[in-house]
Order: sequence, then structure tokens, then C-alpha cells
Amino acid sequence: MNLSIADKHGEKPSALDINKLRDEFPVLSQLAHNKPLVYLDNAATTQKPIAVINAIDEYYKTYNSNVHRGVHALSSIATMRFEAAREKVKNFVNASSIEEIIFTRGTTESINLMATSYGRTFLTQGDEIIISHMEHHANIVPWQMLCEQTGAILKVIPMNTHGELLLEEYEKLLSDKTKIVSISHISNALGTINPIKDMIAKAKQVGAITMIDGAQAAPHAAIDVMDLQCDFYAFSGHKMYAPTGIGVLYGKKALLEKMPPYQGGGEMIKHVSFDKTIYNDLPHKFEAGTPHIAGVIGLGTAIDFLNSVGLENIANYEKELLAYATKKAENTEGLKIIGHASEKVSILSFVLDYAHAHDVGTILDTEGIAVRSGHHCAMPAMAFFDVAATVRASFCFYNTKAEVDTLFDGITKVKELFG
Ligand code: 7TS
Repeated sequence: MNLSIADKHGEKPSALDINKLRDEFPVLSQLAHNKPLVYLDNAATTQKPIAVINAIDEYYKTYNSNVHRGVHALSSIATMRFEAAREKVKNFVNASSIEEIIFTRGTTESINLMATSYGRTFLTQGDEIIISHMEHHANIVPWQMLCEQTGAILKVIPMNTHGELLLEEYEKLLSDKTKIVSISHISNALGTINPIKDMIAKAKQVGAITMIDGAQAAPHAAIDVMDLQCDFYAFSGHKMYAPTGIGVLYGKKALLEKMPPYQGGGEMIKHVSFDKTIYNDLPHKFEAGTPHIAGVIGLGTAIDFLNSVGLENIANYEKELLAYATKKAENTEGLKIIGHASEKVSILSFVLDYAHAHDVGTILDTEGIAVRSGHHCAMPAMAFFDVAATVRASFCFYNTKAEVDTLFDGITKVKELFG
């Protein structure tokens, strides 16, 4: 499948054929409230390309069976495709082995797994965990729970009014008491791309373990855990064109080996007796029970899809869309953008001074425009900006400038009603 247009020299693809790309996503050609659907809620979940839908369909129609267990034909195919997907994930994040790729339900479960298994084993009273002010609740609450259980202390990196972390303050928080630093690669509420490579290096200087919440990064940027040198990296399939209910925890093998299982049951054992149970090898030690087989296979297909479009092409195109939308937003009277970081992905969070975010979302919906209005599971970030909620338009590579125009026409309608 070739979804990009080669440049004049026929070398690197330089642009995306958006119409051709959109044809790959059946949902996009629908109407919503009798208007062409304008789907701008990609940070919540992305739509699925036909290749992913077909891969799931094929699994259930032709080789549905459990993995790693049966010797029969169907189980062999399922196991082979399941493990081939793990290999694709390994390559996608540039991990050194498939033992470092744990399948979970999503970012939330990946962070909880690490906080529970590593945190409860290795943290004690007075140890410190650093997160930031812009985190999603999935990267706040598991650490608060861990602090309650162990007596560890949570420290928070502050941010400025652009929505950028204050790195000098971060350095001041780091000490030999810091045991874990857990930061989002990209903020879902503000779009900020955090300088995680530097932040990881600083954490390492004090011997802290690093966890990166990559939920919003995986669909937009190439992830290279070897280059980042992070200890753990979490992401969700459904935000990167794969099914819901499947996610990944990357962890360094040496650390995963030291950690106890997160859940007990089938798959995660080598031998069970009433006297002693011997746990399975990595990665299965952390994958108790029957996994989301169709989800894993769909995730592998989504990675193939992303690679065929090209992450660099995606990043360049989305940057263009963000610049176009930001300019329009800046020229819209009564609109305030929340999150002006110099490094951002295509997330535009804003408030209107004449209408509540929920009302804006409702009016836009009647125009066929899907945005998210709310606190985006980042209440502390909302509190910092002194807003209860924002309207968030999150763009991805199948969105067009014409759709951005439709969004701003919708905002004009809101003004007519409320302004
Ligand atoms: N971390 C970040 C940065 C996120 O954006 C999300 C989901 C999560 C963690 C949790 O991911 P899950 O797949 O386990 O739910 N963010 C959003 C959002 O912005 N709108 O809906 C879900």
C-alpha cells in the first residue's frame, strides 16, 4: 500500500495523499446529525483503518483460538500472529528484545502494573516519586495509591503559563531520595511535547527509575526507547489506530526480571504445585490469563499501517494542520488557547469567553463536529489554568484544512447563539 506521494526526485515521500488515506477509514465517510462527520477527537481515540478491521475480522472468522496452549492448527496460527505482533511492537519502539514487550489493556494498566509491581517491591517510607503538573490522571492516581501503601512522597514539577515544564524546578526536586520519575511524553490536555530525553538523563544522574507515559506520543512520533534510555514506556493501541483494550508496557529486561508478577493465573507460570509455583519467563510472567488476541493482532497491523504512511510524513502534515488551526484560533475574538508550548503536537485546547466548554461541544456536535469538552482527565492542569474544562480539537493525519475551517464556522455559530 502506498499512501504517500513521492517528491519530484522520486526519493523520500514528501506529502500524504489525504483523500486516499481517508478512504482507508470507513467511519470518516459517515454523516453525523446529517452533516459530514468531522472527527476531531483523536486524542481520545483514533479511528481504525480497514486493514486493522480486516485483521480482527480475519482472526475471528478463520483462526479464532487461544494462544500458547493448543497444538492444533488454529492455535498455531493464532500464536504465530500474536507473537509476530509482539516483534512488530518491539521494532516500533526499538526495544532490544521481545522479552521487554508486555501486552496490557492500555496505558492505564501499564502504569498501574509498573507502580504496583516495581513500586510496592522497591519503594519504602520517605522515598520520592516525581511526576508533573500536566499529567493525565492515569499518571497521577497510581502513584498516589503507591504513596498511601508505602509512605513514599509525591513531588510535582510545576509548569509555566505556556504549558511547559519548569526544568530548573525539576532539577531542584531531584535528589538521592528520588526513586521514580514518571512523565508524559506528550500532554493530552495541552499538546506539549516534553523534553523527556534530557529529563530521563537527569533522573538517571540521581539513580531514579524512569517511566514515560507515551499514550499521546505513539500516534505522532517515532519512539526509540534505546535512544531515550527510559526504563519503562507505556502506550495504548486505540490512540494509534489499533483496537481498544490493548496496550503495551515496555520495560528494561533487567528490571522486569527483578519485579514480581502483577497478576497470578494461567500463562504466567511454568509450574504450579501447592508447595511452590515457578513463574514463567518474560514477557509471559506479566501476562496472566487469556490475552486480547484480536487486539494484539490488530495492533501489529496498525503498526504496519503507520509505517506505510510514515511517521515523519505524519508529523510534518500534522504540524501544518496545527499551525493552520492555531492561526485561525488566534484570529478568533473571545477565544483563548490553553497551552502555547513551543513544542506541541496537533492538539488545540481552548475556551470561549462567551460559552461554557460543554455548550460549545454540544453546538459543534449538531454541526457534525466531534470534539472533546471537559477536563480531559487532567484536573490539576485545568486548575492551573483556572478553567473547569476546555474544548479540545485534536487533529491527526486524516484531518484536512477544510475540516479546520468547518470547526471555526461552528465556533462562529456558537458565537451567534451565545455571544
Ligand atoms: N495518559 C495520557 C497522556 C492519555 O492521554 C491517556 C488517555 C491515558 C494516559 C490513559 O490511556 P488509556 O488508553 O489507558 O485510557 N487520554 C484520553 C484523552 O485525552 N481523552 O480520552 C482519553
